[in-house]
Amino acid sequence: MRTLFALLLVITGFVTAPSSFGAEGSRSKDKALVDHEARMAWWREARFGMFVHWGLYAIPGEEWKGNPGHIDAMIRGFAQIPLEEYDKYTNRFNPVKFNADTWAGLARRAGMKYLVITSKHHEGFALWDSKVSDFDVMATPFKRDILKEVSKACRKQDIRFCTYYSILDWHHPDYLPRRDWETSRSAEGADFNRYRAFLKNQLKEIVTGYNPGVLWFDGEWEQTWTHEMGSDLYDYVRGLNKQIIINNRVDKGRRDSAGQTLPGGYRGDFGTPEQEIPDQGLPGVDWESCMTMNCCWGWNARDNSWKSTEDLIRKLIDVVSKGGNLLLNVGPRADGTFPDQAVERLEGIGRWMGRNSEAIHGTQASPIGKPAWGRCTQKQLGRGKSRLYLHVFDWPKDGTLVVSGVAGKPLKAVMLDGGESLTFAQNANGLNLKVPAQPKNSIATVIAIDLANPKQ
Ligand code: H79
Repeated sequence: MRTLFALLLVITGFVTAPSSFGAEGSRSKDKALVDHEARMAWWREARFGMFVHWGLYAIPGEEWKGNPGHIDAMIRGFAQIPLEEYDKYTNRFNPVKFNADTWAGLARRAGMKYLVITSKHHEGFALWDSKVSDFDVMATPFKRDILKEVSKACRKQDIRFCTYYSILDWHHPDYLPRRDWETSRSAEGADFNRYRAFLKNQLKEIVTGYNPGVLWFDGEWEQTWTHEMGSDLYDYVRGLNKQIIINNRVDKGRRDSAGQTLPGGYRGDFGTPEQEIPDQGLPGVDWESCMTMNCCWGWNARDNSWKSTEDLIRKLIDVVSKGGNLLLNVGPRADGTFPDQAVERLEGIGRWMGRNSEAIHGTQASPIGKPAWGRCTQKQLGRGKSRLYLHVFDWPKDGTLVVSGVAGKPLKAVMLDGGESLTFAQNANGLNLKVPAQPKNSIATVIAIDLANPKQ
């Protein structure tokens, strides 16, 4: 594990974030806060989205040098593939089974409310018809604008379309630093400011052409990218669209993989924990854990470390009970289809969400911490009432569920799936609910309790 991490450091060229910058005036701060609250509303309501990692790397993900699969979307860096060799994948990119409606339908049925697709990953390949790059989908036999098709399909199915964009770029001649293993590609004459202009041109195409709800930046950790550049890019994108949500990887304020934004005026509308769920959430800020279903982000035929459907559903509940969003990844195959294992899990999540999504969408962090038997989410109902959703992972054997720390007066308790009423009583341990002998669902059975909030 340690060696893998060291390898990542080498590949990605990580440097630590700079120290903080000055604060703004309090008036503009208030205005900024109001704007932030307004644009985050749909995202906070959504709670669950799909990440899609797709690019040329799906081809070596299928088969590489006679073996099934190779490490991930980052294969070019891991395997140190020379540019001339990697570029040839454009001739082979022909995902004839790609169907954007199928993708969006799977996301919708899983209860996901938004979809974030890699418009361009570290490899530099653009999934849309980019006028400022020849390294795009139009240079492949496929010649179909993938962002256009996915954005249309998402709109049809009421999924918010969003885009990932990597600042780090292993293809563009002006991007720096050049990897030291790229001996066939000199960095002479490279101009990072010219790269920044290119990046803005591409983002303008994306934002004005496809109207993504979120711009999900990545690859901000390299030395060449500075806080000033991050601020400037944030303002540029915000200038293109006032409502767009921009993650904290646009700037240099991200604290390691836990994804929290450091104090000191760094830009970004939400924190981005990667492959982890913060133990206590990230109180007071918006955040989203992004996570893979197996190990890799991009398709890798060799990666069999699939998390179980139960594990994924409980991770979703865990994230939401801490006030965050979950962005769950799919790495489509080179033929354009989702891996069978991913489909099976999305459908399993969908079966659970079909009966319990009320306890996820539009809910907030638990007011009673992490109970021993599972997790809790809540909603304000207005008129001094709120509803607690108890997500019970470990069903009580003695027919009594004990809920401690509940503030407010319980009015009624029901099984969310089926609506059966439950009786309850208070004792010194807390609220005691009489529950059926068997859970409704072995992954998580949800009980909804309406409360009259305590008088302020
Ligand atoms: O797109 C997926 C991955 O391909 C991409 N991010 C997700 C969303 C990714 N690129 N590189 N990495 C993940 C691994 C990078 C890890 C590190 Fe670091 C970068 C280690 C050190 C620098 C980020 C900053 C994590 C710790 C500090």
